[in-house]
Amino acid sequence: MPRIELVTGDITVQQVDAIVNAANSSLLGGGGVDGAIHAAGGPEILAECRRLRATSLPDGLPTGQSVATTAGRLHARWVIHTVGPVWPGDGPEADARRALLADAYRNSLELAESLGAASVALPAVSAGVYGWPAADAARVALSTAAASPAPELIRFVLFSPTMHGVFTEAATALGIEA
Ligand code: AR6
Repeated sequence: MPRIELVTGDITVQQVDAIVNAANSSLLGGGGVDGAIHAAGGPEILAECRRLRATSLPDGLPTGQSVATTAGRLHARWVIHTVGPVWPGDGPEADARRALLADAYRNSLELAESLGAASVALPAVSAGVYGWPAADAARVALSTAAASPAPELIRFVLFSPTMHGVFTEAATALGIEA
């Protein structure tokens, strides 16, 4: 059973084996946590993303999928890039996209385990530019992590005390020790 931690802070300074990036399908960078990871990790990460686009992922990384690269100058060994769904607004589409958000977490955790990572740090995927409501994003993140057999340490790194509070409340409501 993994240990789930909730911390407030910057994901780029976490001392873990793998850091998950909330990327976009192009894998060629962006703002938010994606921009921060590329800026802190240096150009090696983008170079490897470009190689992936030129070889195995010519059409980009589909929503809900994950792929690993070097972590460049970061303390971590790997960056695991995933693509969360854009919030579609309340309505019938929300359930289908919610499943894709869970896929993004599940595939990232499975990839971390297959790489041999014992610890992984994750941001609140889709809860920024992609507009996912924070409480719902927290429920999906935490329930997916709690159902995952590995890695040993799953640390959600929340960028603001407000988001940390949202995750803490969701964990309590779901009966997840974090
Ligand atoms: N450490 C931890 N969390 C962070 C950091 C950081 N350094 N910086 C931002 N966050 P977002 P998305 C939080 O927008 O919604 C990019 O341009 C942020 O406050 O980074 O999945 C990509 O290229 C929020 O809670 O990702 C895509 O185009 C959470 O990380 C698009 O944004 C996610 O916000 C993806 O949008």
